[in-house]
Amino acid sequence: MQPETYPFVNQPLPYNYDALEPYIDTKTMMLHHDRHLQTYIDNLNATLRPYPYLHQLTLEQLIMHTTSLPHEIQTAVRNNAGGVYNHRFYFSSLQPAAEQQPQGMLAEAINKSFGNLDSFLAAWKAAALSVFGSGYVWLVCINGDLRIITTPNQNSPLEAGLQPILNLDVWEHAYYLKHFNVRADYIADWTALINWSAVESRYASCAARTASNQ
Ligand code: MN3
Repeated sequence: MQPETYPFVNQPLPYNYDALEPYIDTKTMMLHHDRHLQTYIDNLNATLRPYPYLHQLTLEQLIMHTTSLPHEIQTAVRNNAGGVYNHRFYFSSLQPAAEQQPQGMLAEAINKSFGNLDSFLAAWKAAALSVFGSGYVWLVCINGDLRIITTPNQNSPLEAGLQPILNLDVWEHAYYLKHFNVRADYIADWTALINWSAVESRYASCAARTASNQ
């Protein structure tokens, strides 16, 4: 399969809009995917349209090389390529609640970096609450170790060369309909939906890349 390049299209969610009920409501999922993500896709395509020589770049390449792009589109690419990547990453990090737990080498890495799963989730919640305004919390893999970082707006860790394995969108549009301004309740609900097997396979490829670089 050819890697996706311009023009980008809004791929369907990997589950139904109501699949995350009662933790994330159907209307929020519809608006988040069909309107918010769609807008980032439309704006990214509009930004790239006058630059045919950029049309062969993937989303990841656009983000990793933002500072090498024409100066006048750097901010638009950062916001909109980031907006597409970050949202896809967010949606694919969720699954219908299944009481899944981290397994195998991912569980070991969480224990090594944070002590145990509860300590990780407490640190994650504190980081998510610390984001002022709009942004994301990320779990990134650095040389096989795990670290929690936050990014403002639609900035992506890829731009800094970091490998994300989990994220959480803490823009108010992700939770306002159900939780109003109470971000802490959204974080607690989100915890039940983490797609740990997706996180684990991302961690495995990051750890393999680290091993092959040594
Ligand atoms: Mn969002």
